[in-house]
Amino acid sequence: MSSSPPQANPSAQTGTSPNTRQSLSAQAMQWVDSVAQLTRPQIVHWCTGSADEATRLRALMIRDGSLVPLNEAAHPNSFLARSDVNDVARVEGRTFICSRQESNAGPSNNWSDPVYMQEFLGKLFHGCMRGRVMYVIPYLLGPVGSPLAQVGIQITDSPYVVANICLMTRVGGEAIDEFNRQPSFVRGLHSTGNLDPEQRYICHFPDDNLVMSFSSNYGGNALLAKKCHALRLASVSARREGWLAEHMMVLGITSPDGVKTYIAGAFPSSCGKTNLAMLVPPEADLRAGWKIETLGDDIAWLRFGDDGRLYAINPEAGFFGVAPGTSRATNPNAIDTLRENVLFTNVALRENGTVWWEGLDGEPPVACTDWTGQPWTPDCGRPAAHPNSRFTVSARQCPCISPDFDNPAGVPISAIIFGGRRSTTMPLVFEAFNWQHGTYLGATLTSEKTAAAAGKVGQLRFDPMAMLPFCGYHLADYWQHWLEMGRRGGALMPRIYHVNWFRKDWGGRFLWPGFRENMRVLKWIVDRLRQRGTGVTTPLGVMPTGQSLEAGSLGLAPQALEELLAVKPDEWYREVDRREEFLARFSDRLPPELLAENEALRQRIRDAELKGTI
Ligand code: OXD
Ligand code: MN
Repeated sequence: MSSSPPQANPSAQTGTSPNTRQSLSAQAMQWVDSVAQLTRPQIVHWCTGSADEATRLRALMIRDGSLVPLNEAAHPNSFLARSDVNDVARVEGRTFICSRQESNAGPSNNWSDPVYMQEFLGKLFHGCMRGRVMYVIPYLLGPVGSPLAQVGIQITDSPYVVANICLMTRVGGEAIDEFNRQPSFVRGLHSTGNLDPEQRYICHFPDDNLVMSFSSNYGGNALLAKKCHALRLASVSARREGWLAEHMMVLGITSPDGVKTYIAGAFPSSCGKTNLAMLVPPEADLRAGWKIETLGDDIAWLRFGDDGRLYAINPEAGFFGVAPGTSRATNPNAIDTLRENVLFTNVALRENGTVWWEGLDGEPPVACTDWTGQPWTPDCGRPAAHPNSRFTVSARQCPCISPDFDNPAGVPISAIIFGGRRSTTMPLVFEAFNWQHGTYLGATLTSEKTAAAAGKVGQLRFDPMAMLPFCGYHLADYWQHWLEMGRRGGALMPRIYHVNWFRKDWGGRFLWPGFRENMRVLKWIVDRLRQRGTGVTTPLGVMPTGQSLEAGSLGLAPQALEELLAVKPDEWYREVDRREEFLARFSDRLPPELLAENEALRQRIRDAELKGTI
């Protein structure tokens, strides 16, 4: 971190200036210089990602009150940040895809003309870093030397954003080395601005490899390497280059005979990707020799390997996880990951300097400080932690991190799971008949809205492949790309499954215990992949029996299993109609295969109803 005195010259440089600057291309240097000319910072600091730099940066934030050091014995080297109360989630309404042609953004994205938008944002960014430090962070997404890895430079005037990016990506020497091997890089320009929600813009320019984000410091809006680069821009290059950039966790599951199977899973934000990726199998499975390892909890990049299979890497280096609901009971690996070196955002602070959030083990504190910094008691009627409060932590601290985390080749994916929050209609699990049917399941994925994005929580919405807020181009073209990937991969493509952990009974209680018991579903999937699992063909796809889920030992309420696996004709006629209406929004570009799948489903439901099998 800089210790230089304030200077008027925006080109005053600190940090790794000499080495970093020399190692980066002239194009990168030119861009950084032009941003400094535009934003007029007092100092330009080139980030190294070193421990020393992190310490100085934190000291600065502690001094200005934006970071609270936690109890050193309980959480060594860990800190709490509180955001502005109006800056707590992604803002989809102010997120734009500024493709040259409006039609390429598609009906699911906000679009603005790129020339207009760059000019408009140029005015907001003009002089916005006056008196501030401009941090330049060259970062790497993906393991060093991976054919899937990409590089970028994020510029920001927020030390909080720097601290997050240094945990979430590979920064420093390894990133710089990779710059010299990569043909291009993504430019991400961010400024805190004045945090005015009316001036908040998160704009993507896919034709220019550029992101500009103004007036928010919230993760998904401000850590530009994450959703903006690794999903929105990467999805555009993935289509062009024949691979997939997906909102997916990836886990490896080892069965007692030592065979490892890798599974990717797309679930909308705040629907349990992190918990699933870090699942600890039930005791009996552990004793039998089952094991789960985590490759990633949020984003996967998948590319065909030389053997024709799909291989995945996790482009990220850390976890930006949802805190509420995380506990030793729901995710012990996450709790162990959070012991030290953690940056918490918007959680509650106990009097002893430890953190708390709703759903954490133990009794709520009798009094604490809530996420806004106000005194809190259990009866005050407000949550202590914000529902979208987060932890940022290096993935390397996770006790179950996969030994392949840094493997440049990635891991071969055998199955892809789609899942959402559905209190009705969707059964616990079923297997798609083939890739095209699976693509249709992904395209019509629906979930109840969560706190990860601004808006009404609980509302049902389509979230295709869990990519609704993250696909950087027209969703119909994206589905076409999935179908083409399937044609290319043929029989070697992963099998596709749909799961729903969230079905409720008439009294609003969850029917399925979830969490580590989800292992039963994963084991059934592994058995199916290895041609051993029993399956019953239903109109929706292939489902397990109670026996194949070993449900007898679960102690479910009477009829719960029946309800969990039920296909109710009335619900399904409604569902098929909803899907038809949704798909019609894309009619000008919709791959006809998807409408055909919807019709085929309607027909299968009719046939099954007539036969009395559902
Ligand atoms: C996230 C999100 O932060 O999906 O991962 O919102
Ligand atoms: Mn996510």
